[in-house]
Amino acid sequence: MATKGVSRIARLVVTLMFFTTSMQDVYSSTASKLMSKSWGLVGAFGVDAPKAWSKHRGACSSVTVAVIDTGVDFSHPDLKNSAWVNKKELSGKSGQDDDANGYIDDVYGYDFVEKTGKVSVDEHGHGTHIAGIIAANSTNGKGLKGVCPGAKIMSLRYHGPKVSGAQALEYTVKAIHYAIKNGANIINYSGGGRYYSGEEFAAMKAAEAAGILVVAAAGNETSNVDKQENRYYPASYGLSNIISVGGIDAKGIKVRSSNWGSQSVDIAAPGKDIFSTTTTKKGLYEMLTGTSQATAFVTGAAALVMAEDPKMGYAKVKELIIESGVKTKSLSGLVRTSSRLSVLSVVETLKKQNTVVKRAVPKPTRAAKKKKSYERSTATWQNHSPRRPKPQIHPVLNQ
Ligand SMILES: [Ca+2]
Repeated sequence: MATKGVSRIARLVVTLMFFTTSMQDVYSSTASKLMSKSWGLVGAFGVDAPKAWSKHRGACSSVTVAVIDTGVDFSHPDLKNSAWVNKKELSGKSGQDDDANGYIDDVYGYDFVEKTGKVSVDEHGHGTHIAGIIAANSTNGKGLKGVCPGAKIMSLRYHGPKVSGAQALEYTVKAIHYAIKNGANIINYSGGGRYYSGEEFAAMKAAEAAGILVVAAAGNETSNVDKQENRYYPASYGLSNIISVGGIDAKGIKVRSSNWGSQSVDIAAPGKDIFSTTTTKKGLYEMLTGTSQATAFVTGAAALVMAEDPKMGYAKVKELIIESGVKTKSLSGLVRTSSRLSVLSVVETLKKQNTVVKRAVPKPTRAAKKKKSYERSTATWQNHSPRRPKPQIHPVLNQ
């Protein structure tokens, strides 16, 4: 797993496991006590999620987020209501591909490692942690809530203890195509690798064409990813639908290990000592550090926006999140807009925009209604052409 000394070409989940602190036996605590442990949600340099919820309209359950990771433990009490469900498979016959999407019994997503749709396994805890930051939705008053409580998590497992780097890349590409085919609105990718992959780039382009927003980790290699030799993929593909996310600590300072880039890292978000759900086997909650966690906060914010304004395209969602970030002096020169995520600011800005639009658009006249309507593209993000690809050496995980 991602530890010091791992080969630079490894394709990894990007949480730094040596910062992990397991939080056993905290489930008996009250919800407010648990929330207070999450500085990322409520701290001075957190995203101010609870204040945003009071101003937010829209159901997070209307948004589907593909979490391409180590799997998600949906038996966790805070996540059992946050699973995307493939209804045709749920009500279908065991052993059959009831919705003819190429995968058998894929009720909650698919496990590309074990090649099964039946059970979502998370031997690691990383994917369950990410899912919790995005969409935990405790309804018993004892647990945690994520940034967009109850958003539907489609679990696509690409990583496991025995998975090689090449396999991880292969499963990632399959998972991206699954997300596209099965209606995901957002893809959360808290992983990555040093090498450009033509197959992965093509999959991300297909996601872009399908209107899917991809939120990707900037990586934990203490590197300036603006430099060609330090690129970190998929965050560095430079596509219009990708948001690259760096990590900050509870004081608003960049996490030491987090990659940075004044041109290519879009925004920073909480990424150190983040309290969230983990597998029930590990004790329900744990603290993890990395740009993985920061990525999930941004994904949650995007889900909130899409829940309130389902017609907003990915380019506008991306622009809204980045432009409503809070300018932070310590991020100057490290992040494109020198900003950190504020979910409260995102929701407030969205509200203002919608109010202005409502006032500005007059009722169409009868004659105008007869005219054929047309849409103008609102994409404002530069669509970089890919850099000259490196030879496609598939990464190998050295453990
Ligand atoms: Ca199926």
